[in-house]
Amino acid sequence: MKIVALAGGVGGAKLAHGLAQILPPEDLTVIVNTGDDFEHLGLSISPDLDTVCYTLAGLANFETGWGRADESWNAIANVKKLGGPNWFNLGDRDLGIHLERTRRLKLGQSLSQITRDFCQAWGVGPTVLPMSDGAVRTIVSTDEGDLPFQEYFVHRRCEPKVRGFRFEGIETAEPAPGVVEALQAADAIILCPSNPWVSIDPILQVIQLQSTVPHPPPIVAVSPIIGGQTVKGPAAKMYAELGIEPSALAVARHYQNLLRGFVLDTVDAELQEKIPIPTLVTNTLMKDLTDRATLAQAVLHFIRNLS
Ligand code: FO1
Repeated sequence: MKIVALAGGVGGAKLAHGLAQILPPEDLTVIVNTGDDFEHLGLSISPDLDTVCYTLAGLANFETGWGRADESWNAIANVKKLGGPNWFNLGDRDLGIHLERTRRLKLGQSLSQITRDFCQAWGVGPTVLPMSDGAVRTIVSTDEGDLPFQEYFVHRRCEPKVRGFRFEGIETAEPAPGVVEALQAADAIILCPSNPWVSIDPILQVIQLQSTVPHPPPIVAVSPIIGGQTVKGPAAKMYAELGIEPSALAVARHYQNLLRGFVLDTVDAELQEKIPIPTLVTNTLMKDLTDRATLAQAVLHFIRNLS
């Protein structure tokens, strides 16, 4: 069964990793949000892409979910000592990917080509694709004005109140090479438990499913909100500030007519009856590697029964 997973950072990477433990590598393509990308300290940084690649390569930091395991922080400590910005924690190992990506981008290589080469170097089996090779930049409109995503998320720790989002460059961003082909060959599309507003929406806007795949295979979403809280990141806070009660139900409504099935956590079982499409109620909290594979297996089983 050929699966395309749409993913943001940590939650998306975990489910993608679970899927990678079950599916043959040629049957899994992960399309990753690049709206969080930014330029910092002269480097081109693609946090979600790196989180997915590190996770699939077994190199990720298990505690934070982002960055590298066994990390040290000498370079960024020196940047601070010299008076530079240290609010975005770039570890010594992690710096290697940003240096090499920036070098290659400056030579004119595309983000998708660079990602393919990095994945090959790390022995990552599934295909990992940026949603686009064109620059898309998520801007968070807040009560303190517009903020680039990482400025809002990391520097300001999501403190300003959210008013809305826009994705600069999205109108002209083409899907990266391989994205349309993967979608057209897919037996199912999984929206990973990533932030619907800032991780999945930009991907959906770039790939334009209605025109790319007029007769799409089953699309299933896994809720990133469990018991009204996000496992990681600001999705629940965003919903609340936009006047929507944060819940798995709100996530199901967010995706509206797109879905054929919806996966929510056992703690939210009572919401099941309010969701007018087939649902799977299961443990969606991925605390360890086994949880990732177990959830992936359950989602694949659910999809097979939908078809
Ligand atoms: N997230 C943080 O909360 N603080 C950081 O200092 C930070 C550094 C960082 C470095 C490299 C990288 O690939 C990701 C990093 N992240 C950090 C995570 C990242 O900014 C966000 O999790 C995503 O953009 C949201 O999906």
